[in-house]
Amino acid sequence: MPKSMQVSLRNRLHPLIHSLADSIEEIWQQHLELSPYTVPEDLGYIEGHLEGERLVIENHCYQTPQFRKLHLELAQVGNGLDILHCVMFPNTDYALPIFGADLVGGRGGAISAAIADLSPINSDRSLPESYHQALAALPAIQFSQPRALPQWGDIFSDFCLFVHPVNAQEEAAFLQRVRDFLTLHCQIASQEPPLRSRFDVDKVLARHQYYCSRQQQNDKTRRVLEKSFGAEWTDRYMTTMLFDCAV
Ligand code: BLA
Repeated sequence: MPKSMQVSLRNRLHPLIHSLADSIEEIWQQHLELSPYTVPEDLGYIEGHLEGERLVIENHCYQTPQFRKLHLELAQVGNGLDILHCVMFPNTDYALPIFGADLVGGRGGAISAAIADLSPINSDRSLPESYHQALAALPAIQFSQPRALPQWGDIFSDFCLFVHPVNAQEEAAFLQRVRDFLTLHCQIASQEPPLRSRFDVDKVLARHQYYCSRQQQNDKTRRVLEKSFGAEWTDRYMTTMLFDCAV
């Protein structure tokens, strides 16, 4: 796909989504050694329109020594629903949390859901001490409309941010907090030594599988994709592109 088309989708998206996408790529480039990641040929740029509105999806993926897959997805449904999805999947021989973010912008220009987390891979949902300290040291922020996590959301940490930002100030605060999450994550992760025992790696793998299985239960994501691409394609996309698990 020509570069000019990629730029134009980004420009059509909600300004907070555009800014966060730029921030994610900037922080990745600044702190990590990025290599290309081959996206299956038919899944880089996707357009669908089964029942009505056109859905356009653009995927950007990289890998690094510590991360098997860095995934940034931008999507637009019709002219009204804008989506940013991002997951940083660590290699399973690193005991690192899973960074994830999802922004959903509705009709009328508001962001209805803004979520970001460094999700723990310990079964007691604790984060490594280095993460805990860095996150606990960030300045306290208040949002006027925090949102409640769905039932499958037991994968998220106590630091998870899930809000409906009500104005430009709250949007800026969300953006800054995600930039802080990403910066400290990239800094800590690049210093992290790999695990040495097969037993520990297997435990990490099991948590990654649990994380993916929970995310695959998000019916709101599934419904949006099914409307444009059908159930079978959506299932394949959610299990191989959005939340695939290392085996
Ligand atoms: C919510 N995700 C949503 C919603 C939609 C999507 C329409 C509902 C918005 C709302 O309740 O206001 C749709 N998200 C998508 C689509 C894609 C997408 C179509 O990424 C991809 C093409 N979701 C993630 C990640 C996280 C996540 C990485 O992909 C978290 C790290 C969370 N999204 C998440 C949560 C909700 C949500 C927790 C709210 C679900 C609920 O309230 O039931």
